Amino acid sequence: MTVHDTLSVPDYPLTQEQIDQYRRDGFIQLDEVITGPVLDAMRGAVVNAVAIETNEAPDRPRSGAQATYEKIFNQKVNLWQRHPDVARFTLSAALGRIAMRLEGRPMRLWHDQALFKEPMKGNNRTPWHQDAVYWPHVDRWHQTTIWIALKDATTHNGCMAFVEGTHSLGPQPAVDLSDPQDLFDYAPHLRPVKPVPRPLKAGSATFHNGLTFHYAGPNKSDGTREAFAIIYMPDGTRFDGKPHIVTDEQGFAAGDLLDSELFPRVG
Ligand SMILES: O=C(O)CCC(=O)C(=O)O
Repeated sequence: MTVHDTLSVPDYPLTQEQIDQYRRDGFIQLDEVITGPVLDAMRGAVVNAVAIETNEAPDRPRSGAQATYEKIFNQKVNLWQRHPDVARFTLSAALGRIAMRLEGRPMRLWHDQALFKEPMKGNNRTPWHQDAVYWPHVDRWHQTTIWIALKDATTHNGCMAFVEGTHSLGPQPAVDLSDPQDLFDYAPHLRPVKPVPRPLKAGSATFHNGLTFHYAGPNKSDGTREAFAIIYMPDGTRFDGKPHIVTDEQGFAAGDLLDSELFPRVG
């Protein structure tokens, strides 16, 4: 066995009950997806990549969505393309297979991102939102994100919370994350519904569908909340022509399939 093999993410079998639960609720918690030395290697690779990129360009002017997100957390998109030791995890067939089984179709990588929420930079909560409405995809129903806690995520340091079943509402207007409107204005009947917070031990993860309403609290602890997310889209996803950091300047025209080497098949 090579060093590479020993540090690969092992397969994570799912029961039919888990798959049904994900499809009904729009999210699922999966415990201990990554453990032991594999978790140490993944965390080391992501933390190192974030540190390198933060130190390289601490004051880089940012525009648009990137600037908005960075008021909430230190976000580094598509680390896999610049850091081979992160790519091993982003391109993990085992993680990709979970995405495929949950969504029930072949999937491609859309992008990865480190989401490091620093201790209490203002009220750095992540507002309620749906993800897929920000993505330049023609069809928005079957994207899914694995959100992996690299350190324990708690209600104190900003774990994720979800509202069950909201993916079936379909795409709602995109809220402005820097000046958030209230997503529930578009679904007032959901106001009384209690969100489900998902504290996670390091190495545990949630998967959520791109249309599921979700939120993460502010980081009230004195350490950084470290999460790494990998986002998958169905094979066959087409570009809708809207600007996005991942597709800008890549030469795609509206209607093109997002099927280049930037978006590898997974699983
Ligand atoms: O990490 C966060 O605070 C929010 C992450 C999120 O919204 C996502 O991964 O879709």
